[in-house]
Amino acid sequence: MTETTLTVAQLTDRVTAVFQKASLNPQQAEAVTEVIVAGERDACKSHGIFRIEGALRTVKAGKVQPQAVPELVQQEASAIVRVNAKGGFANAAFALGLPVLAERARTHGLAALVINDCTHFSALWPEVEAVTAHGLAAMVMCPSYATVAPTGGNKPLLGTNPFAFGWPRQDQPPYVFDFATSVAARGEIELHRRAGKPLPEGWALDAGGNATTEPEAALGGAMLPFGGHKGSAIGTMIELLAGIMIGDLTSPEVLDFLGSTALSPKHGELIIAFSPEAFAAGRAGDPFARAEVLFDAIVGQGARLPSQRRFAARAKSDVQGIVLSEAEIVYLDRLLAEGLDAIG
Ligand code: NDP
Ligand code: PYC
Repeated sequence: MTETTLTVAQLTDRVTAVFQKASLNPQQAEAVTEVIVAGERDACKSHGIFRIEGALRTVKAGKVQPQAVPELVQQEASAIVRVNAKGGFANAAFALGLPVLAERARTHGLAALVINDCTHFSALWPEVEAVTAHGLAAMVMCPSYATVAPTGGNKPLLGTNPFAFGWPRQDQPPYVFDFATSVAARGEIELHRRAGKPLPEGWALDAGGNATTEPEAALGGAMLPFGGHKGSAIGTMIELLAGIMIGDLTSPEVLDFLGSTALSPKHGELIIAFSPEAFAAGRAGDPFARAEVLFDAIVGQGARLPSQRRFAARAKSDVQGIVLSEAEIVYLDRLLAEGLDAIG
């Protein structure tokens, strides 16, 4: 099969053009393109270019505002920074709120960025990394739509609710993990379906509540939380903190609003930033140096740090470019030529 190699800049131009053709304003198109291209660059296919179609379908269905201009909700000097995404994608709202979040976290020791009324389909690590670039630790979470059964149940209720954490490091990439609180992201199930591959055991139940390895049956049934009752509880915490507490939708409410999992979910997002220096003040030891001792001990056992695979993929893409299959190039060309008409 023919493959095409594009530089990060070339893929960025193509994806930006696709989104602009589909009526996104430059602010929305730029922010969404950045995370999608980052997904391809870092070999995170479940949140790369394959997500464009779902985002455009959501635009076409009128469930996301492509021309939205996010707004900072003024709460002078508060440790809670709020951005109203105005029904647009979360990524543009995050870009607006980040500098204020960083400044407030330095002032107060910690601060939270609340994003309301946004469509969110991307990985969380781009946001975590952006916060760590300010020398801050970060936790990011959001609901999704009801697709995951709580442990002991058999019907979709919780979302795949991603949870990410980052810790800044000097002269090297941050420590970052980012995962769904389901056994796997829903995007992984969709990629298995497209590739005609069975799922690993333990990922999902069919509509009758029986274990299945069939992607189609899993998409029509319920996914399972990771780690049994532990993932189930963390997924529930995310519904509480990043849904109910911030006055936004929970995963079942998102599904009611959209009526379909074929569209990108609309809800809120919670980003918490911590200043390690402020928390460690007056105590012995430099928190950053102590963290390095811990990381060295992990790696010293032969284990790898989360995101190490991703950073290696990034380094390779930056030098060698991003390799796309013929089908992926055809897909991008079709979206660029036809815009929203390409979406059935
Ligand atoms: P994975 O299970 O693929 O990976 C999760 C994390 O674990 C990554 O940080 C990964 O690092 C790390 N990791 C994997 N294997 C190891 C290992 N052996 N040792 C140490 N660390 C390891 O993630 P998911 O499928 O659960 O989620 C994929 C993406 O989907 C996430 O980015 C998430 O944000 C996104 N998502 C988004 C949703 C949304 O609503 N917006 C909903 C659900 C998921 P590395 O990348 O280096 O392998
Ligand atoms: O992969 O589970 C997922 C997902 C849901 C919304 C965005 N990504």
